[in-house]
Amino acid sequence: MSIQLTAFRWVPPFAQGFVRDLRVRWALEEAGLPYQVTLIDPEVQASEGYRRWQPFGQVPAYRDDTVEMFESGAIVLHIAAKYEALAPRDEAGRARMTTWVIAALNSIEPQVQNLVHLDVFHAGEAWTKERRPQAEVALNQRLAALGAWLGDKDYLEDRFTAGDLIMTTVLRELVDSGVLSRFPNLDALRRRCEARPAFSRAMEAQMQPFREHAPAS
Ligand SMILES: N[C@@H](CCC(=O)N[C@@H](CS)C(=O)NCC(=O)O)C(=O)O
Repeated sequence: MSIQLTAFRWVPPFAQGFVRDLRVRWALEEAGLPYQVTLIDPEVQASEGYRRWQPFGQVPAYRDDTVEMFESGAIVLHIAAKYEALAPRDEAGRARMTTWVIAALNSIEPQVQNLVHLDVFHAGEAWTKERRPQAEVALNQRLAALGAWLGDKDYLEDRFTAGDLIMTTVLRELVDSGVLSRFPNLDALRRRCEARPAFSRAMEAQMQPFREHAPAS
């Protein structure tokens, strides 16, 4: 199968290692699927041709022999539907995997992003002093519920699935804020998943172009 993926040629250091093509690269590495990457820049993002592939001009966009897609979660689900490395083969097991992918993106990520946006994009702005405590309370409630579900299990279900993969990409955004360290079992899940060789290969593949295309200082 021939697989193509888009990623950024370069992003500022704070975003390096967090661009969402990482999710797709990681899923492809887990499944053992080779892929080709098209590196894009703001000019390509704005182009009509790229918008026909990714309507919002974002990364990642994906195509293989049969489908053309965008949205990292949808792409990972597409891959996971076919490869046992990412989901059990039985319908009930696949449904649980899908459930956790959507939970990560729809129930956890919005709360995470609320906090990360304040800390990264609005750092030091006066209004955030009032908003941040509310955002942190809402996030803590979600993380406490997730932590209660996980308990002392190694993964969200009885084995690693694409649900753990997507959840890890969401949780790791909280490391710098110190929030995740208050939920030791979630932090352990994140570390356990990041220790997978496929994660390291995906991370290195995202980082390499950033080193090559770093602006001259
Ligand atoms: N929901 C989308 C979000 C994609 C996204 O936010 N991509 C970012 C990089 S992590 C991007 O392309 N940002 C540039 C922009 O929005 O113009 C997905 O998961 O694929």
